[in-house]
Amino acid sequence: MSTFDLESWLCMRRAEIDALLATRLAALPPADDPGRLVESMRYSLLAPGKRLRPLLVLAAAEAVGRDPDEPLRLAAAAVELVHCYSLVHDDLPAMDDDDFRRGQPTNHKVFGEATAILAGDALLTLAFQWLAVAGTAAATATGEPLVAQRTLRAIVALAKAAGMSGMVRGQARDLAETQQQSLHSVERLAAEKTGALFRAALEVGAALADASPAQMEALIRFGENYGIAFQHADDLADKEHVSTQAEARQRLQTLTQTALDALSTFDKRAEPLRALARHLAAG
Ligand code: GRG
Repeated sequence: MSTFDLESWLCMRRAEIDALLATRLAALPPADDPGRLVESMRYSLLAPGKRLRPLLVLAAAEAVGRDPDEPLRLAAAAVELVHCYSLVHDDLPAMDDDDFRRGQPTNHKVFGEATAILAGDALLTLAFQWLAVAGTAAATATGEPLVAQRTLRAIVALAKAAGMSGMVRGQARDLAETQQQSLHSVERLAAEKTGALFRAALEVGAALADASPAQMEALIRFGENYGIAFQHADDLADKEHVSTQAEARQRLQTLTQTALDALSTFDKRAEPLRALARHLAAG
């Protein structure tokens, strides 16, 4: 029986990520903030989110025995930036046209559409800056020659997840598909819109923590299954896709088990990942 305390772990890691986000974005020049761009970025980024994707970056690194340090936390924060951009753009009138996000009015409701678009663009590009800076800092600190190669892998993983084969593709599919969906098409969409970034979170953490090829493959498998399971859990909570709810409930359990099975060769340092998966399946 595991004695791992998920609540304490979440509390500690979330506090680290929140502190980094607040200080790094404050470090940008708010005194000269044309169009309230930085203010609107901070408004969405520092609103209370669960920070699940950056937590998964850190948990993946821990699973392969790397204690999260500042470069890893910065890489984790970069994944949160991509997530936050997608929320800001997804809420726009041309997309989902939502009024509330993270317990407050959506970005465009407060700052206007043009600023919300620019804030999203700036969050997305800043993510790649932070990831590259994280790699540079790690290379300087350790002097390891392969850090640059591992950082490039992380950058490619994040770019793929964000772009035309991941989230943007999923969003385009979502906007194009208006009919009642089968479970298969619900999961294909979830893999692109949601799963791609979860997969990337695991890959970024694993790459920067120098995972072996076998560990990398296992962690990616965890991320893919966890990501689709997360979307089922979210849809079930929101009572989405009513006609396939019973199947979705079953799939949530199966996908979570597949994610847990992917970690079978990992030791107790993968407990944060295991606990996150079990927590998701418990609802
Ligand atoms: C490229 C514009 C664009 C969008 C990509 C990911 C996405 C598609 C849109 C985001 C909106 C959305 C509702 C996606 C489904 C995934 C999901 C449930 C997001 C919310 O994630 P949480 O619950 O949010 O982790 P917090 O606020 O806790 O971070």
